[in-house]
Amino acid sequence: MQSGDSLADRLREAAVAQGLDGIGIAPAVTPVGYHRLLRWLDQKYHGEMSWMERRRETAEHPDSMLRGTRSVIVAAVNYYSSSPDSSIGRYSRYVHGVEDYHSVLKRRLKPLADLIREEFPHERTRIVVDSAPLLERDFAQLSGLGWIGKNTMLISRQLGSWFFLGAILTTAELPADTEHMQSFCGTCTRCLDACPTDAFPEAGVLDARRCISYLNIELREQMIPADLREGMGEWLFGCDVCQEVCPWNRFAPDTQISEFQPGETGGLLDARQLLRLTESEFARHFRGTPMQRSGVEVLRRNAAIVLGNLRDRSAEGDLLQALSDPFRQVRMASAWALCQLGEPHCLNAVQLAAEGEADREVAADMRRSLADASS
Ligand code: B12
Ligand code: SF4
Ligand code: SF4
Repeated sequence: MQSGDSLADRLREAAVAQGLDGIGIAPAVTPVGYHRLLRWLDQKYHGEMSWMERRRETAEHPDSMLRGTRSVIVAAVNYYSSSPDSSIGRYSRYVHGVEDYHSVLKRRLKPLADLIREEFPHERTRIVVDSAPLLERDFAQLSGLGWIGKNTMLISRQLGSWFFLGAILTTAELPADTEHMQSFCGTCTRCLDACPTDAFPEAGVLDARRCISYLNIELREQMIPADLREGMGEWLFGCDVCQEVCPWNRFAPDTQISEFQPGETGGLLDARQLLRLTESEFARHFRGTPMQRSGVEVLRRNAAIVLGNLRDRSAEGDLLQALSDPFRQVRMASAWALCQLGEPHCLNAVQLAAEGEADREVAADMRRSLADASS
């Protein structure tokens, strides 16, 4: 049997072989950020992400995910790619690749988990990426991978912040790395100043209800609040502004992971193509990507908002047609976008659509868009 120390060395070697950009080992404890999470939930900053409420109890200790957890191995995996974005509208860099990061990270973390069980056959392991109630950034900081910046991202001096986190929980006791105690944000406030929707009530705290990444990915049942639509700018899916302005990302290296590199066809539909997307095209095009979870209605709604923000006159015909779309959020978003175009015949078409609209909420939203356009 190996000692904990030499196993830690072998885990690092395996991490390099798997293309991981760094790993750190943290003890299984109640993270200091747990009390911040409770305050965050009390403030309702999670919005419609009701699943976050369940983290009140489960995020307190990794034991809730694997009984008897003693160590947490956290991995950072760079996804940055300097590949071009879509020609109309923008996608967050984390979806530029060809495969969903959850499956990629799980696959690449498995050999490390196997290694632990080989060395300690009586111990257990569990791989978690994103969806488990582990406060990943807190454990990443505890394991020495970096610090939590004012934009709430985990930042590493070597990698910047364009990386995913994944973790292996284990009942084996491994020697912990030193916590990253120091913040290197200094007096900088670029991320706080640049956020288009003013989503940071204070440094290090994000009101998700205002974050574009929440509005265009997580907010699925509800329409995007009218006062935040303009701030969404060109973002079709996710938002990278608070990372793009961060000086620690100036020298970010391109990812070495082939699954995070763009496919041969580029694959990123522009906003006009997205607005016209049918359900079968959606199923074919987005299978296995992080966008699959959002569904076709949300993507088409986002496309209409972006076309409105870009005042894209070439999309007028598609937007007019979408006023009678089967999806209610697409009807509301298209009406709003046509009001941004501001052409009299567009406003007339929205007026007629509102009069003929059977869904009261949709009709009211259309009328509000018209009123805003004429004020
Ligand atoms: C819910 C969620 C979101 C929500 C809410 C984000 C948020 N900031 O809370 C939304 C949908 C908005 C979102 C957006 C994004 N997300 Co997200 N998200 C998560 C998820 C599932 C949970 C995060 C959470 O618990 N939030 C609740 C708050 C309270 O926790 P927190 O932000 O982690 O905050 C801690 C610290 O900020 C700290 N803290 C709070 N106040 C203060 C004050 C000071 C002074 C200090 C030092 C610390 C501190 O304590 C908090 C509690 O531990 C995690 C995965 C996971 N299981 O952790 C991914 C995760 C955080 N997301 C990730 C990514 C990549 C993104 C996006 C970049 C995607 C995109 N481009 O669109 C954006 C970035 C937006 C941003 N600036 O955070 C990565 C981040 C990797 C990294 N390098 O940090 C994660 C870890 C997923 C992963 N497995 O890789 N996300
Ligand atoms: S991801 Fe965009 S909207 Fe969200 S906090 Fe960062 S800059 Fe603001
Ligand atoms: S932009 Fe500045 S304040 Fe914001 S996370 Fe980066 S270094 Fe910190």
